[in-house]
Amino acid sequence: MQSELRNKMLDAFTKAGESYLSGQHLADLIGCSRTAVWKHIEELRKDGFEIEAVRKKGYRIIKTPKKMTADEIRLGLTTEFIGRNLYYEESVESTQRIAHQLASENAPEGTVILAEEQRAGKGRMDRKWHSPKYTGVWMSMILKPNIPLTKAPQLTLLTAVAVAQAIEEAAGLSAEIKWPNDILINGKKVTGILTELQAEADRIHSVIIGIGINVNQKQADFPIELQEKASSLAIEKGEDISRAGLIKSIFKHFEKLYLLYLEKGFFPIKLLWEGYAVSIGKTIKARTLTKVIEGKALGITDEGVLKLEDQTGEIHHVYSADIEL
Ligand code: BT5
Repeated sequence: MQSELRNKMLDAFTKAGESYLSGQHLADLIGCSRTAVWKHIEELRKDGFEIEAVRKKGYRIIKTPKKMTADEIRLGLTTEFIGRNLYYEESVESTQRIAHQLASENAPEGTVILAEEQRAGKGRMDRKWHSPKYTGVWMSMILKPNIPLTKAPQLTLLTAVAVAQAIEEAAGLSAEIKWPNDILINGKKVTGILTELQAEADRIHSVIIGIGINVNQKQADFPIELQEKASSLAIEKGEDISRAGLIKSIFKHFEKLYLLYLEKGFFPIKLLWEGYAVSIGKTIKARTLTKVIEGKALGITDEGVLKLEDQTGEIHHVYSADIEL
């Protein structure tokens, strides 16, 4: 949309205040066709405006975009290195992709890439991650831990604890962790974590941790296939949550846990993780790449691997899977 037309339209809405503006009236004011008006309205909606359309009355803006600024995140940030080097983008394919690029260009540890919208947000195994504009936290973090390759999945569990703590602090909601990478509230998924590596032989170059949090979506904002299983913090809380506040809280909790992990290993993280775990002690189904194992979740090992006891009493060690509760 040309900015001049958009400005004219916004001016018209400003003048109209609480009243409706008909398509024809808008078209006359702006000097374009009614179809063009409709197209511009759709553009505004895409950018986060909530516009009510009532037959025979016209349009009315009921909410402006809940845009966030990088300044809002920096102000009050208490971390030493997490989030200090911050990239804030309006719209990207995936923050993971940018993080990979920056990591290979030697971006410092703690670099974070945040986006208001992802056009091709991704989950594990090339699944899609729904990342609509101005409503969530879609970010990727670059880490350079000096740990063996096999320990990288522990960072997914550590991240889940940090996010659960931040959700408690910033939104006052109690979250549960579903091994390995989901955070649930009232049984619905509000967060997914994606851990990817840049490594050679047995040396980690960078770990890229992607975090997707549904913050201010309304139930109707989720596509049909997610309606039953996904939720947002705002839905659970009954009010909107400050995304900048949540992000700062994640940075703070993450840095604290990460430094503890580098110093003392996974054990203290495991104890915290257990406090949030939803599946332990329950009968679950674990879908791995090659098979489905049903059994009782006994807990995780000191390495972060899931222990599952099947009906015959055999104990399986599950490194990566989708869990059905
Ligand atoms: C995940 O994968 O849960 C990891 C999601 C990571 C997303 C972040 S956002 C920032 C960074 N940049 C990216 O491109 N990605 C990361 P997985 O366990 O495979 O779950 C994927 C499944 O969750 C999908 O197949 C859907 O069923 C469901 N899903 C998709 N979008 C969702 C959403 N917004 N909320 C809840 N569930 C969703």
